[in-house]
Amino acid sequence: MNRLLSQSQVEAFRDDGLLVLPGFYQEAQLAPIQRAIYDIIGLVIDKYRLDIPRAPFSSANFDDGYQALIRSNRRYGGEVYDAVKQIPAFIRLLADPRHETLFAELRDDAQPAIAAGGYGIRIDNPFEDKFRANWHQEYPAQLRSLDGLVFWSPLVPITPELGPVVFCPGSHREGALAVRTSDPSNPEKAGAYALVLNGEAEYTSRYPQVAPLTRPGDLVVVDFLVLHASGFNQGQRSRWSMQFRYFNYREPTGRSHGWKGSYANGVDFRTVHPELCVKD
Ligand SMILES: O=C(O)CCC(=O)C(=O)O
Ligand SMILES: [Fe+2]
Repeated sequence: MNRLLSQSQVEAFRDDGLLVLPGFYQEAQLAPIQRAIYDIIGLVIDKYRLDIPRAPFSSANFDDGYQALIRSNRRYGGEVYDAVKQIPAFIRLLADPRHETLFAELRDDAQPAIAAGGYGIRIDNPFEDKFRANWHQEYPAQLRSLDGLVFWSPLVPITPELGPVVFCPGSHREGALAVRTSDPSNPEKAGAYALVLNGEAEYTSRYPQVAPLTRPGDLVVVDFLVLHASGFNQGQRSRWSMQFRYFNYREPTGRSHGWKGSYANGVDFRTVHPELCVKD
């Protein structure tokens, strides 16, 4: 097997629960995804007969017209969001065999799996709060197995204005942390978005925070137990990013609950892990 990681990268991931791999994906893997997004935005614009002029496609402006589309009606953005995770080139990238290789290099004796319902393309719109992720570990939101990896990769260059994701390196060592299942300060948030880490301020203050400024093609590998949160987009453009999630069939907790999925699969986390839920 051709190795993808050096020994020092494997060790950095063990220590931090986080690893940035610049230029992991090729332009030829990303361009068809960006082209399809451009076309889907066009189909929605045409469907609602909106008068939104668009520049011809390029990788740098694949979302041209999207800000005007959601200004016209925010629900049109929801149609695009649901559609883009079904782009064949995106699903091909989800199943890139190099994801299994990475898993095998980062975890001894793993049998990697793709988390159904655990992949998608986030569109974090400027000055929008409803779909921002609070501080969280991936496990309660996804389940499947305690041992899992998020593969996070941007489709636009990430700048400080776009609100990069913030991570607490080393926080995976806390193990699975308890959550509250409703967020009284954000009543509009639902499902996984409503989970609040119990003792959030205490846990996040124990660790440094990093917010990598990545570019299209770069990959951020995230341990399912590392604390992280969405930044706040104060830019002019939506922050488009891809998420692929893999888990490990061999991990005992996941195996014992039958590799159940969480909210995106209609499962209430409280029924699987009552001991990790704090009563409100
Ligand atoms: O992109 C974001 O804002 C959050 C990403 C995240 O929480 C994840 O990929 O698991
Ligand atoms: Fe996450």
